[in-house]
Amino acid sequence: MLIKHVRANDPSSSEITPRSVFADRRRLLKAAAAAGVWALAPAAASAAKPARGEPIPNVVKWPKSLPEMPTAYDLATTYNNFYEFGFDKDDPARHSSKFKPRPWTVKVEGHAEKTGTFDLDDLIKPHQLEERVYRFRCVEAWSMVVPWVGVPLGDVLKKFGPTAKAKYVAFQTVLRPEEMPGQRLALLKWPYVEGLRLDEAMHPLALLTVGMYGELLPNQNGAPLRLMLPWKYGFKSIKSIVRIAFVENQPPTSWNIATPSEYGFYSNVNPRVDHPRWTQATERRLGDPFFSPRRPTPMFNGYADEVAHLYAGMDLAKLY
Ligand SMILES: Nc1nc2c(c(=O)[nH]1)N[C@H]1C(S)=C(S)[C@@H](COP(=O)(O)O)O[C@H]1N2
Ligand SMILES: [Mo]
Repeated sequence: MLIKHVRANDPSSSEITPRSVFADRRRLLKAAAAAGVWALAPAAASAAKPARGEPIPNVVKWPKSLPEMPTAYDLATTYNNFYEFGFDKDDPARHSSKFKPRPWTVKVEGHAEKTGTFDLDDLIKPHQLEERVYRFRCVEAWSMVVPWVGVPLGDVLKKFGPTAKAKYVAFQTVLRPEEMPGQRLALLKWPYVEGLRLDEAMHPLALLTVGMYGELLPNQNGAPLRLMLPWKYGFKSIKSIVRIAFVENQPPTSWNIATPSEYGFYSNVNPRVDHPRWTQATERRLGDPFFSPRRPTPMFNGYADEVAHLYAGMDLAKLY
C-alpha cells in the first residue's frame, strides 16, 4: 500500500531525465548484481514503513520557517539521492540500514586557529538546535518542504577561528565501502566532496543538520551530519560529513568532477539557467497529485532577499 502510494506521487521518469550521462543504467545494475554489492545490505525500508528515528527533545522553532505543509515523512525518507547507497531513488532507504552513524567524529583542518578531531556531540550541543522548515530543490527538478533540525553552520565554523587565508570551506563524506554498497561501484569519485565560499558558509541560512521531522536523521538522509543549503541545488547539501577544511583555493566538488559542463561550483537554484538536458524553470513537488501542474521555481529557491547580495556582480549564467 505504502509503496503504491509513494510511487503514484513520484515524479514520473519521463518528466525527470536521469542526471547521469556516464551511467548506462542497465550496465551499472548488471555490474552491481555481478559484484554482489547489494548482498550485504538488507533491504529494509522498501517493503515496510520506514523506521522512525530517535526524537530530539527541546528543539527551538525558528521564527522564519516556511508556513507551508511539510512533505510527507515517508516521501522525504524514501525518495532520496545518496549515491553511496546506490543510483535509484529508493536505493538509499533500502541499502543503508547497515550504516553506523554513531559514534561519529569530524576532522577540522586547514587555516583556522583551532583544528583537530571532534566528537559530534562536542561539535553540536543539544541546546543550540533549531527546527527550520526550508524549501529544498534538487537539480533534477523535484522539490520538497522539510522541517530540518540543526545549527547555523557559521556558528560552528566561527568557533574554530578561521584565519585570513581561509577563503573557502571544503567538506567530505565518510568513506566506508563496507557499509556503503554504492561506494563499491564507480558511480562517482569517492569520497563525495563539496565546498562553499567562506561567506556562503557563514550565511545564517546555511544549516549544519542532524535531524528532520523532530528526529535524528535517518541514514538515507545523511546521518548523522549533513549540510542544508536551501538556496542551492540539493547536491551541495553533502551528507555524512567527516571532514571540514578551511582552504585558500576553491575546492573540488563531486558533481563538477563528474560532469563539469552540467554542474558548476556555485549551483545556486536559478530558473533562468537551464540544465543542458532539462528546464530549471519549473519543478515537481513531491507529494503533489500526479495530475497537478509543475510549479515555477523561484530565483535562489525563494531565498533571493536573503542571499542575492552574496553574488552581486557575478554572471550566474557563467558561474552556474
Ligand atoms: N555524500 C552525498 N551527499 C549527497 C548526495 C550523495 O549522493 N552523496 N546527493 C545529493 C543530492 S543530489 C541531493 S538532491 C540531496 C538529497 O537529500 P535528501 O535525500 O535528504 O533528500 O543530497 C545530496 N547530498
Ligand atoms: Mo540532487
